[in-house]
Amino acid sequence: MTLIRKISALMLMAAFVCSAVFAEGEVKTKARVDIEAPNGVKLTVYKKEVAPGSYVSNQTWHKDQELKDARAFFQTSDIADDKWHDYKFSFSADQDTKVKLFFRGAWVRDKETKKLNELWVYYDMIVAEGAEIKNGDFEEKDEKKGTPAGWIMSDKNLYVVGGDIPAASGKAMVYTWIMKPVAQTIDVKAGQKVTITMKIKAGEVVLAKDSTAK
Ligand SMILES: [Ca+2]
Repeated sequence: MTLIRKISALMLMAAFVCSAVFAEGEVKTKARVDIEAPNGVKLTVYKKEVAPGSYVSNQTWHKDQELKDARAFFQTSDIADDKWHDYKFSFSADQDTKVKLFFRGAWVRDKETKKLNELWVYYDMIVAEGAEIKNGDFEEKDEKKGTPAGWIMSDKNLYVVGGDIPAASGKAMVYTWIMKPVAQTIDVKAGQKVTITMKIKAGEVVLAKDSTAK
């Protein structure tokens, strides 16, 4: 057997072992925050300043360079227990701008159906350093809208107040997945490093293959 054939055989075995392990593993939830500035703005992320297993990056999958520059995201590793965990990420912009932050679950497709799994997560106690997040603990309610003041909710049912699961602070928090984000637009000054800290807790995982939703 030539060396190349030996290596190929080893790689095949490795791929087989990995896929077998993955197939048996339970899908865990993880959180994601999208960071979106208007085109023309360049965002810088601080890759080494996130917790091990988490990452922050520009959205390199876009074809358009302006979008790559103006968009970034933060993602956690698998959240395997039901405790509240502290996460943080930092970014800066090259000019005074408005940045929209979308708090949500991660984008993970079901291997069989190719549809998105619903990876739900809870958020509470979102704080910005170097900028201002309004009502980051979600305790202030906009009575007219029935949603947390200062927040853009893709669905008002994402607002959880006084439920069976305790919030990280007070009585209120939000519950999201990739298609149901909770967002807020913040003002960012040119060159100012902004650090977002937050508490995140795992919610339900609904695999697309098991989902009854159409
Ligand atoms: Ca709270």
